[in-house]
Amino acid sequence: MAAPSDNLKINGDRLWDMLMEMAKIGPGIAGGNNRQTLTDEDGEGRILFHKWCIEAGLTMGIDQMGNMFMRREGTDPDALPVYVGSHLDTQPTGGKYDGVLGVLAGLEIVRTLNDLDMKTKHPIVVTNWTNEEGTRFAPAMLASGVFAGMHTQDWAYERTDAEGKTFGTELKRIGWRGEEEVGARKMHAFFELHIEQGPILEIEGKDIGVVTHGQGLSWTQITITGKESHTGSTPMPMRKNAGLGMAKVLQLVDEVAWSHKPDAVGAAGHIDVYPNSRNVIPGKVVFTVDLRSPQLAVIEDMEARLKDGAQKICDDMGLEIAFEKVGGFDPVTFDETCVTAVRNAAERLGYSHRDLISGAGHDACWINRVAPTAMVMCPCVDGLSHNEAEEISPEWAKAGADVLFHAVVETAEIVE
Ligand code: HGY
Ligand code: MN
Ligand code: MN
Repeated sequence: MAAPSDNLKINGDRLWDMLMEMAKIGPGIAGGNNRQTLTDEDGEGRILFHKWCIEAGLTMGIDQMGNMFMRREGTDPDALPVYVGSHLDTQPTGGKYDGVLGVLAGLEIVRTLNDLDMKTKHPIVVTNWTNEEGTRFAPAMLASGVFAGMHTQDWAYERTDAEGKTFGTELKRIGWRGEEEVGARKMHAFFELHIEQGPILEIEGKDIGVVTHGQGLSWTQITITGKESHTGSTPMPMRKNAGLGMAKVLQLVDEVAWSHKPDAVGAAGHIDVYPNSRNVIPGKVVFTVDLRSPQLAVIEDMEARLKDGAQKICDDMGLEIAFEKVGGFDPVTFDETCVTAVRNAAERLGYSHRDLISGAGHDACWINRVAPTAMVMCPCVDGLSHNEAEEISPEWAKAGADVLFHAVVETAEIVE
């Protein structure tokens, strides 16, 4: 396939303006965003994205998980499309770029092709995957997981948030449930641009991460049950302190992750304490342990040591413990041809680059199971993400989008 010429570039100012415009929807309290999936704010963000896509001449398809597919025709209507996108939903204290950069860079590619009146053989479809974050409805990458056949749609529809609302009812409530069968679409390839959400590219002064692999993820929800009692009048030997049990388990999680340094990681970001009253010993705690590594064997070792160790901690303390696997996927190796297209694009465009393993999970990790897939990453300041202070530079955004542009149009085959 003919490679695009190195003067083929996106309009960085227009991309940055779109990012800043989208950031006004679902503002956080410290400069970032709180546009959690299937909230009214998510619905507003979808409306804006849809408006921009229609203005760019795209037609929308939407499936029963609310995934948005915005199509630019190719010269060969029978050719499988090249998909490019990410997610518009954010963490509760999310940044302005996590996911959003990948969706809007896909739209910027279309706008640039329109400006240049360029045609491609394969159609191009800009995609917004529903509920990538998994913060309101676990697990993460829920809709792309259904698309890839990893979850049933019924199971996904029953996921509930902290208020007991289900995914299915909320998707209908915001009016973004389509009729298309999820996963019926076939892809020629899928590309996703994402901020690194880690420190490597910035520390090494690299513009582009050529993502060859994604590390695997395991989410185990743990419920520890003790006995509520008075924090003042209950003698220490009589206590059944579920909160203390959790503290010991979290210490174990940290030790297990460190034992597999430098790559493995472990922590708990979701913690609910009951009754969460200042003068009541916690009778129950529910928390989710997040374990990750590029090696499946390491993940399995950490899961086993967590389960055995936590069970012993609770047995010794007279506490009950229950485990539920609520999310996870094996380490991912992205498609060699697509990865090479990304690497060659960075080289051709003169952007510094290095191969990278993604520390975070992405929709691409699931889509890689049903289509040739690769990712492009750009640096972020201090490697910070899932924090309202998440920041990138316009130059980093443009470099990432330029490389994405070349990889997509090379794969979609430019028609002279
Ligand atoms: O959890 C993740 O890695 C992603 O940000 N959802
Ligand atoms: Mn993301
Ligand atoms: Mn995220």
